Amino acid sequence: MEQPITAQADESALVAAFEARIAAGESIEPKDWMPERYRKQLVRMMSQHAHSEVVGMLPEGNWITRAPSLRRKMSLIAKVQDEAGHGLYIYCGTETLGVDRHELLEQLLDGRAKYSSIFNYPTLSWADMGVIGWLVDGAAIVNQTILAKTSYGPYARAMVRICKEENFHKRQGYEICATLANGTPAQRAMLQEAVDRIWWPALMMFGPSDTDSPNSAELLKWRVKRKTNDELRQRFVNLTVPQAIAIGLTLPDPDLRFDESTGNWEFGEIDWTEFFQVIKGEGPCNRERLAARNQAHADGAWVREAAAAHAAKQQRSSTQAA
Ligand code: BYC
Repeated sequence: MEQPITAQADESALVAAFEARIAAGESIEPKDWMPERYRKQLVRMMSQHAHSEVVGMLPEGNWITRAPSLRRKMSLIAKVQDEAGHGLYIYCGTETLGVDRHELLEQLLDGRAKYSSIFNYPTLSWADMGVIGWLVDGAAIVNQTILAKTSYGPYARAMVRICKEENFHKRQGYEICATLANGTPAQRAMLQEAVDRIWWPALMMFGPSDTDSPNSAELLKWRVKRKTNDELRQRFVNLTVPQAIAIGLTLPDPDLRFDESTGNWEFGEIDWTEFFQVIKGEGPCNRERLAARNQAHADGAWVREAAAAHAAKQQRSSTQAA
């Protein structure tokens, strides 16, 4: 339905005032006026992010029982629990935009929602726990450090805390890698094999190239994103190549070379066909991850029922006391 002319004028004035606030570097808070598109874009991006944290627990959760020492087991458990916490912060942040997290969870469980492509790959050896911490959490930090300055206040604040925890995750991952790199020939081979498998999917975490990123223009205009997908990917490569060299690893890219003139590590072409297949639901583990998530949700039904019964009991006793 077309809006009457006065309503359109009012809306344009509101959008202009909103964009002026963003240009002045102000934070947008839940009760502030915002364009419906801004709200929708944030719900899309934040819910995908929350889902990624929750599904991201699965590949590493698979290795908790097989950690090689008590110390490794404790830090892996802590990391996986942290990811659950990150999911919760971001679901809470999404609720400030007027959506119910149950609705978002349903979209995840029935396969309608997206989550990060990286979690649709298998974790085949203990070395994957090191490489995920180093590369996957490392990529997440590059993305999320910039998101800590996003224009939506609750999302930005959640990112500050999450980045601190991700830093610990990255360090524990890199430490596993450094230990394996200094280990036996078999340990070094296991590590290199994991790097060869995970390197390209880690680069895909930053999303399609800028020329194929339909959401970027709007998100950059409203400072939800502060850097493009390709800019962040390049930053990640520049930070990571020296870390690989430091522990004697090679990266599986014959085109990787340092360009003195730009100060960038140039890298080869990403397999975008593979990326789009994975985000369409046809990656190596998409079905397995969704089945595991649905199973975990079903197994947790009694906890939700008990919590609801407890809350109802508390409510009854406080009503009676009043
Ligand atoms: N995987 O227009 P584009 C973690 C989708 S969890 C899947 O560039 P945008 C961790 C995209 O959604 C880290 N889908 O999108 C947890 C869009 O589809 P729709 C998760 C992807 O939003 C546990 C379409 O492709 N981090 O670190 O401008 C253990 C076109 O893309 C992906 C976040 O979620 C992908 N990789 O930019 C360890 C960060 N890339 O919705 C670690 C927050 C793109 O139009 N999100 N798509 O159907 C972002 O920063 C941005 O949303 C993205 C994509 C850079 C990911």
